[in-house]
Amino acid sequence: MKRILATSLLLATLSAGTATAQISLVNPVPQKVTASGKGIVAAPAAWRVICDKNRTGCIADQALVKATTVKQQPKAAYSVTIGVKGDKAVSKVAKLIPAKAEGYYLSITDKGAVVAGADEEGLYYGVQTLLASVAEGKLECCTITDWPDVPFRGTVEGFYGTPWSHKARLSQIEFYGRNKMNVYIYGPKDDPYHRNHWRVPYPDEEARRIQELNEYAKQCGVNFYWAIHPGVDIKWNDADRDALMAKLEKMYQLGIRSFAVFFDDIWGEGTKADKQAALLNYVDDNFIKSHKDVKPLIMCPTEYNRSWANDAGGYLRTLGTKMNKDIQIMWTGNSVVHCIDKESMEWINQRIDRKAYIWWNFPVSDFVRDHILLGPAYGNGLDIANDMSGFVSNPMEHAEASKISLYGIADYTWNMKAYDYKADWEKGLKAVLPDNYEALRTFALYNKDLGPNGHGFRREEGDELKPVADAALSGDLKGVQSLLGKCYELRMAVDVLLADNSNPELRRELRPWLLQGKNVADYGVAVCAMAGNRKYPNAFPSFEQAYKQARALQVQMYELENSDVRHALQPGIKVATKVLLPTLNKLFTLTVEAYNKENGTSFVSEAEYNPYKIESTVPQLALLPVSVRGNDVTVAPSLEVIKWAKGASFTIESDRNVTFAGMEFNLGVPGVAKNFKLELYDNGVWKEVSLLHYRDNDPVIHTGNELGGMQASKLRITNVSGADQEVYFKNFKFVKQ
Ligand code: LOG
Repeated sequence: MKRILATSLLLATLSAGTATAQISLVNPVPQKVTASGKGIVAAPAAWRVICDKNRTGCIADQALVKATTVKQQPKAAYSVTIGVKGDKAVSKVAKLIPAKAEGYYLSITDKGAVVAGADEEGLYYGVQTLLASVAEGKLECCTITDWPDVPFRGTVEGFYGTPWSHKARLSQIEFYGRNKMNVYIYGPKDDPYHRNHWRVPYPDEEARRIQELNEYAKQCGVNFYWAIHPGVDIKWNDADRDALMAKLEKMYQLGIRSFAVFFDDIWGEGTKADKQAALLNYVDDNFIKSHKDVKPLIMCPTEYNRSWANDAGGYLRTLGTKMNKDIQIMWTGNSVVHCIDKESMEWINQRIDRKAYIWWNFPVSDFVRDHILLGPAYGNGLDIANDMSGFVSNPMEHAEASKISLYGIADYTWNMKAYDYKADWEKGLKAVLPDNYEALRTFALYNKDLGPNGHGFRREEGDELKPVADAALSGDLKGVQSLLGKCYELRMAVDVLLADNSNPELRRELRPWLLQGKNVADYGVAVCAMAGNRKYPNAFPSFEQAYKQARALQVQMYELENSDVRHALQPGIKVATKVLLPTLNKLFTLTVEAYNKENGTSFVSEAEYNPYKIESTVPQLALLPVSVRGNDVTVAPSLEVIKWAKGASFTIESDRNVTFAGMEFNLGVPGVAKNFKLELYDNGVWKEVSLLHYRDNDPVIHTGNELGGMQASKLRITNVSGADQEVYFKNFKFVKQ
């Protein structure tokens, strides 16, 4: 004990003035921090916990037991007193506890700490703050009063594609607890027991896993919401109502105490507001309220964003007036993927007559699977905390990588006014990969934007690079050198991350983009050498050598994009698409053109290589990426309902003639083949190819036998039904010979 005190005094003297505040390690940024006492001192090697008897074993106490930074020892000099308002242990500070749900008061001195929660959750969060602040072996003497701005904060696993693994979910839940998020809504679109087979109970093994997630969530102060998605084929009759109730009851028996019902991305019968409201009122009255320990029901409406809301149709107002007020209604903003501001909150809240529960579609990447989104979470209003009942993020299927922006969402929803997304991003990167934070930061700089996409949602990327890019493109050799430096930096970061063993799961997720990042960096080095050679031939490889390498890397980038390095369903691998790669491509073209002009040569100056292009008068299809695996050419699926206007068409063009072996596509609706016409373009003429379904109830559309062996450079599909069609675009593929 003596030794600990001696060290702490020594450190206190040494660190004065130079030490960084320990509270800066805490996420989210606390509401109020007051420095006090001795400033920064050494953290104790061990501490003892003092609390009322009935508090022993609460989640906050368990968090202290599990902590690895400081051990618990019954005789340690340093005391940590924990309690909830009303507990004897914290009676002295009772008045200082904020009267806010999940709030806490925390005092840290060199002798001991007191953590007093407004409730058990608040106590748990106070302990998280204490644990984060001692993470680097020091202790900052201060008092903190803290509470969340938004009552429900967290994520909705609500994306299409490969659902998170069990392990990834456990790791997410732990991360949420640590960063004071209290909601995890389980609703992966591709879990059959959530959506397509919603009536069917989980098999034992899956049920056991859900149970384990739920139990673990409780320990981390997280509410595990289980969501069901019955709208695809629900009938508004007693049988289906009972099937829904039975499934919910089954989940209750597994231990689930928080529920959600989703009606997004459907059409037809399931979309009726009055029916949805009646069903959910029934569930609310006969299930949610009849169990005293269940959280308020959450629903995701069909018109879940303003651009899809048909105000005259009155869908939202019907929910607003008819649906029980304690049912929370989700909302993605002015469109499917959009930042949220005051005006948009007011618009929706008026209609649903309650505070909307925000479903923020970021960093979800299921509609741009060729990108990985490692940028900060920014763009939402800082003045809307009181306008919402909850705020959850829909993340990427890449769970670890999503933590960078989720760290920011935790911070934003807890303490909105203080949210500084740039500072938060730096902290988040450190939290996700402390050992190789600089490398992750460098790589993340080139993986923020989504590229052109059907939702029109873009992110800042590469602004810091623009002066360098402009200088390089204007022919300034210093600019070229700086650009070269950036490429080396990227290359180094990629190599470090490819060998990082501190977070293998993150490395696995990032791998396709890391390998592409390496190509981009190498390409940059080659292009800068080409440009450098024009001014200082002796300092760089010959123009021809560098040119050959740059061309080879263009091909490698394309080949990697179509290789098995990709994750399932990933159409390509895009890195640095906003500023760096376009700059390198421009520099390549300018340099080759200048060289050709001077030397009378005819080196190819075109930088981008992709043999397939899409054109479409259906806007939702126009930006879908085309990719190749062997002889299969596929168009990435779209996830939403496609409004395919009458006469509108969809064309794929190849830069050369293709010999067809087969083709099929799936618009998600049985029997629609007759509404569409397929034509192939060869030698200046369009030739029709028949379309058919093999079975009446099968949505897959096949082509007639005449397709085999046909040659064409374009194929076109047109809505010839004479009416607008609502379909999906689930998959599309043709096979070359
Ligand atoms: C889906 C969601 C998907 C997201 C982004 C909602 C409410 N539903 O367009 O599952 O991950 O957009 O693609 C959605 O956002 N549909």
